[in-house]
Amino acid sequence: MLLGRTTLSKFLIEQLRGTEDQADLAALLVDVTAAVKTIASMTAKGALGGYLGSLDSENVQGETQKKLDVLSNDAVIQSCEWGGLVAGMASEELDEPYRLPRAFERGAYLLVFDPLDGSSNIDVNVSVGTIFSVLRFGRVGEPTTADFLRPGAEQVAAGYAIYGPSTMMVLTVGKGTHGFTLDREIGNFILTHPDLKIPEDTSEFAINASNERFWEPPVQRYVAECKAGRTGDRGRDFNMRWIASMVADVHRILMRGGVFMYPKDTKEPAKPGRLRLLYEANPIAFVIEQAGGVASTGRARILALQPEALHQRVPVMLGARNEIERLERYHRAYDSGTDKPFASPLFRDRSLYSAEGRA
Ligand code: AFP
Repeated sequence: MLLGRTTLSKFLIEQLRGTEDQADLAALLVDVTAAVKTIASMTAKGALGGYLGSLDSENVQGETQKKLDVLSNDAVIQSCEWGGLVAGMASEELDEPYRLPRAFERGAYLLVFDPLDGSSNIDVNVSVGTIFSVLRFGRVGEPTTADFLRPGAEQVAAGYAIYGPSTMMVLTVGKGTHGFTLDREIGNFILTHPDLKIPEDTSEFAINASNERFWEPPVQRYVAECKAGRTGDRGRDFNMRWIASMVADVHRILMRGGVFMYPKDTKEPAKPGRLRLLYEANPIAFVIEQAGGVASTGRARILALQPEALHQRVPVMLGARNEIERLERYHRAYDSGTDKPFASPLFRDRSLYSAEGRA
């Protein structure tokens, strides 16, 4: 049935009606969807479009850029820079915030994005995504880096696109989390998953288990208990998934529940986590909270963090409320030294569970 469906633009106009963002925020999100359709087309063509493979360049994180990283970055910039809706943009792929050409009018919003999350999966044809976050600019003039360093709780909209068997957009403007599927024949995103809710309990967790020896003891404890299943403290079996594409792992959690963790580890001591706060953790945390889930570093609510740098990394644990609250309890117990044997100095410094303590 093609008639009577709710398109993404109609949905946004209705959700934002009567708010201070009513006209411009909907228009900006529609511009983001235009970029998403372009990226969806490029990822779908894959090798046929000549889009696979890496470039010689690295981004500010020292990661080799894929051709599609750069093309996707350009797609978002070109879709969003011209319309007088944004004052500036910041991206995973750019060292500094993007300065709009002088010819374009400046708008009321800042757009922060990861143009192609999980891009190391591109060449093996596994789902990837685009993550975006919208903040109000709140002043006139050219935005500086400091203007982007705002807690995630100030986001006015956030979401992601997932390029999988079907292309979907999942987003929030602070009134629940909603999913839209791209109808390729018509070219519209159609509301297919209204008001997504993450169940409070789950038996499925996602983590890169190859990093186990580098995790902190509270995370080692949590995962050890899940793996022990019905023979351990949890008294029931757990299943594990890891796609290595945050958008795809998060999408699974929004569709059928679960928890996702990319915790702090000691693998690269200079990095307090792998995922970036401004364009990965914050927008996904907003989407997760609006679906009734919890998003935490293990010690603090992600959306309450005060960013200190554009490309800052943070530990991320998100999904089913009761599981993330359990992880937070384990962190508190460990930090306060009340979690025996996990809090004992022996465990912290010399046990098998401590990377530093390995013989
Ligand atoms: P890329 O965009 O460089 O592929 O990184 C993706 C990502 O930031 C996130 O989407 C995954 O959850 C995580 O990295 C996967 O990391 P591992 O390499 O540790 O599996």
